[in-house]
Amino acid sequence: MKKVGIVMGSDSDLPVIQKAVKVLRELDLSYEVHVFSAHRTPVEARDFALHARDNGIGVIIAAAGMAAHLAGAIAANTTLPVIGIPCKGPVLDGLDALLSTVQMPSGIPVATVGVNSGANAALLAAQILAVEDPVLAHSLMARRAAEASAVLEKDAGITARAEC
Ligand code: RP5
Repeated sequence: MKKVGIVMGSDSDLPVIQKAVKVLRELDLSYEVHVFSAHRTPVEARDFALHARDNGIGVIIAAAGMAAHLAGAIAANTTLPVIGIPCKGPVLDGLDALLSTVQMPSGIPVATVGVNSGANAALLAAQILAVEDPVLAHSLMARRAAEASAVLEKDAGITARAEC
């Protein structure tokens, strides 16, 4: 099974990455985590992307805030699928990072999830790996079924809760 490669632009992005790692651990997936910045350590970020496939990585998650070029810079140096997580910064509620991550030029795609959406990034990474892995696909289906059950339980009790 291929690993998920996780990169964040700063260790201040760690709370978002922890949400992704939690999901990967629940799904029993292998991963490696790094701090590489498109701006502060561009050489290391590029080298990570260039060697990711040879290092057993099948999909990359890249999280960054503010002028968030990390996912795009990684995607420029690999044809592995890259999932971008825009991280909320001190201003603009993450809109700056969202637009910086999602608005890629034609030819270099980044699959961007919502602001701070570490869990969805991990689930999308798992779904990509599950294309060639029926056991993982089954785990993902079971997870969705459990989520649906939880919602239906809430539905069963919502009238009474609405009356309080
Ligand atoms: C980005 O700048 C990082 O991804 C982080 O979200 C933001 C702030 O970084 P620090 O100044 O907290 O290291 O490159």
